[in-house]
Amino acid sequence: SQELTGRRLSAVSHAVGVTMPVYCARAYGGIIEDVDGNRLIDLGSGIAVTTIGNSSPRVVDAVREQVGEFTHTCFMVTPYEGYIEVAEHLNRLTPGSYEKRSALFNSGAEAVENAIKIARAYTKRPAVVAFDHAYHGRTNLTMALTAKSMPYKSGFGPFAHEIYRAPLSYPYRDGLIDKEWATNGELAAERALTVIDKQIGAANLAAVIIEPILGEGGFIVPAPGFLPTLRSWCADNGVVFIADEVQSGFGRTGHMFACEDEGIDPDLIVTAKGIADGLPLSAVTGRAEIMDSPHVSGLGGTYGGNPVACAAALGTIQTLEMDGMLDRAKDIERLMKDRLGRLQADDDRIGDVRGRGAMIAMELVKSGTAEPDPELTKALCAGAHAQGVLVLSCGTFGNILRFLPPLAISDELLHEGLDVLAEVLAGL
Ligand code: PLZ
Repeated sequence: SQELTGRRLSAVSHAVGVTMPVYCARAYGGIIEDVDGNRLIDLGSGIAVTTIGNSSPRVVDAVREQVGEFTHTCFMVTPYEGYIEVAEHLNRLTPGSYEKRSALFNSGAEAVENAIKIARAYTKRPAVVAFDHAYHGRTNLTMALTAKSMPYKSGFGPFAHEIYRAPLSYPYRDGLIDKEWATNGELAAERALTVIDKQIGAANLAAVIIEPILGEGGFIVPAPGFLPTLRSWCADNGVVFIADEVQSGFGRTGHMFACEDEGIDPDLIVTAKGIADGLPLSAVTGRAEIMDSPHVSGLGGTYGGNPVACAAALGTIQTLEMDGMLDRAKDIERLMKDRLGRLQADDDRIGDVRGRGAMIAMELVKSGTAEPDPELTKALCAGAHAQGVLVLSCGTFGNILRFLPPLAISDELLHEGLDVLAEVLAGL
């Protein structure tokens, strides 16, 4: 790994950072094996991507078969069945029983951009609302949607215009000011809707985009009622409601999609990451009349819905549906919340434990206060990494430790990872 670090630093742009300076040789069942033979416990899944487990058997078989038949034709030139089949599954699996359509792309950011294009074509309005702490990508339009400056935006402007930001529901922090705000999402939604109504106006607004559970911004779960109130305001005002489920989707939270927990059906839903077990694929799925509103050939791209990535997605979907994977996410939630809850009871530096399914986080604060503690978070991550446990941090203040284990991980490995974490924390 040290030798590869030398080569990386002389060949790869230093602007591409790495979490751990170890180099992967293979990965399976919640373990990453590096080129030196070290085995790490993977509590990150490559940022919520290998949800069903790295190199999952049905994915490997489907990819092997497809790559031997053809690797690319471009769906816009000579289409193929795999793309259509992925679209059919997406239309079936996403919430809402009305007629839907899908379009496939390569990355989460690209799909978010396309969702905005579609919403603008449909509504013929310019403005888009995103929220505090939002993360939607690193391309120009998605940088404008993303909230946090460092490292995502700083120095990379000017950004796309007609993007506005509204306040989020953040139960832990809202609750410090007023207890009711922690539980009553309608209050927080009214605060956001006042900003939207007074500063933009529904008549100018194409779309509201939100992550049902925020990812990079800190695994924030809005208070119950927040999402449904926003959703119904959008319906009443002809505004397209877009759920960015790039991180929370595809079984991560114990449902196929996180918005199912709130019983909402978005007009458009953006998916990526967990959709294809690591092959680059993303999608926009939604109401047929919205998805069909741009002119013919208005959407596309050379690689969007690549046949090999589609084969991987079909293997992934089959695995998620056949192997009781969603129940496994719920089991992981119980195990993690029990263990982290017990840690929190003994340690007032853990301000909050939250999340759903295999998307769980703890918010670290200065002892006895609610002041974010990014230094402690960094030290805890570094200590865990040194002991072979791969954990990630996130959050606007860099003080959230997040857990995104693959659903293929065993209870034993999870416990081992959490034992290490508890030990490192106790020593800090
Ligand atoms: N929307 C909700 O979580 C990607 C980014 C990591 P891409 N999150 C991980 C990093 O530092 O770049 C993400 C997301 C949500 C959109 C995206 C963007 O997806 O596939 O990275 O473009």
